[in-house]
Amino acid sequence: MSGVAWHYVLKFIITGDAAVGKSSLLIRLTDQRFLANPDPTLGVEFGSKLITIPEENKVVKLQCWDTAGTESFRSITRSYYRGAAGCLLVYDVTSRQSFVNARSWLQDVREHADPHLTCILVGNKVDLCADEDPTDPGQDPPTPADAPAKPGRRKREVTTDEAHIWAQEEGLLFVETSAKSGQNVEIAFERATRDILEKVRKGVFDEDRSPGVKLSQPKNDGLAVDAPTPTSRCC
Ligand SMILES: Nc1nc2c(ncn2[C@@H]2O[C@H](COP(=O)(O)OP(=O)(O)OP(=O)(O)O)[C@@H](O)[C@H]2O)c(=O)[nH]1
Ligand SMILES: [Mg+2]
Repeated sequence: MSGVAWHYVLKFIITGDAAVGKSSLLIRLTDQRFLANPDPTLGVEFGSKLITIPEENKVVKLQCWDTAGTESFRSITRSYYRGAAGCLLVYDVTSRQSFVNARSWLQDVREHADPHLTCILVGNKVDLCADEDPTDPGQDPPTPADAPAKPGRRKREVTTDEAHIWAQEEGLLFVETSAKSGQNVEIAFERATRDILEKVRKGVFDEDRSPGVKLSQPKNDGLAVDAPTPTSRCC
């Protein structure tokens, strides 16, 4: 396969509670598919994807480190935060606890990652509550005991507004996604990438000293050539 060209390589980390869909978001991004029963991540997994930011006329290679949400891996996964330019902080919109716990994941990121890192708060699994009002945190209407359960549906426990407000307070970008349907998955990475490129333009990231942002070495037409990297398990 011939090489592909890119202008920037950006290191991303994906963090958040176990089972919120971090690996599913990465698989959706890199392979455009969804696994109903993926294995929990043990340590860290890696995936790579080229995206284009048309208005900047830039091709960006995202190098994504997908971390385990299980507590026992926390000290290992923290060591991957260093040098990241971007972070997807993921919670499950049907799990209030995963949203509450996002605070402590954010604290970890702030302690261990570059202070200039761009973080996007990602409320995943919106497909499970697609027919609900996203502003309504209330209870489901009572259903008769013999009513058939709606398969593949769960109640939203975090409203869009609440998450949006918290993201603004913390200086995070925000998006709601579904790794299952693919809704907004690329947009989440693109938004974060645009924000990082803006910071690069403003000189916030020093290309030599920020290992999460690498500029290509110009070759021929000003693009660097690099072989595509397959998704692979790390540890
Ligand atoms: N309905 C629905 N299910 C999802 C979505 N994303 C993930 N899941 C399911 O949620 C479960 C956990 O997904 P994972 O991607 O393994 O979660 P994770 O955050 O990587 O979990 P750890 O690796 O243990 O930290 C799996 O059964 C997925 O199929 C989504 O957008 N919608
Ligand atoms: Mg995982």
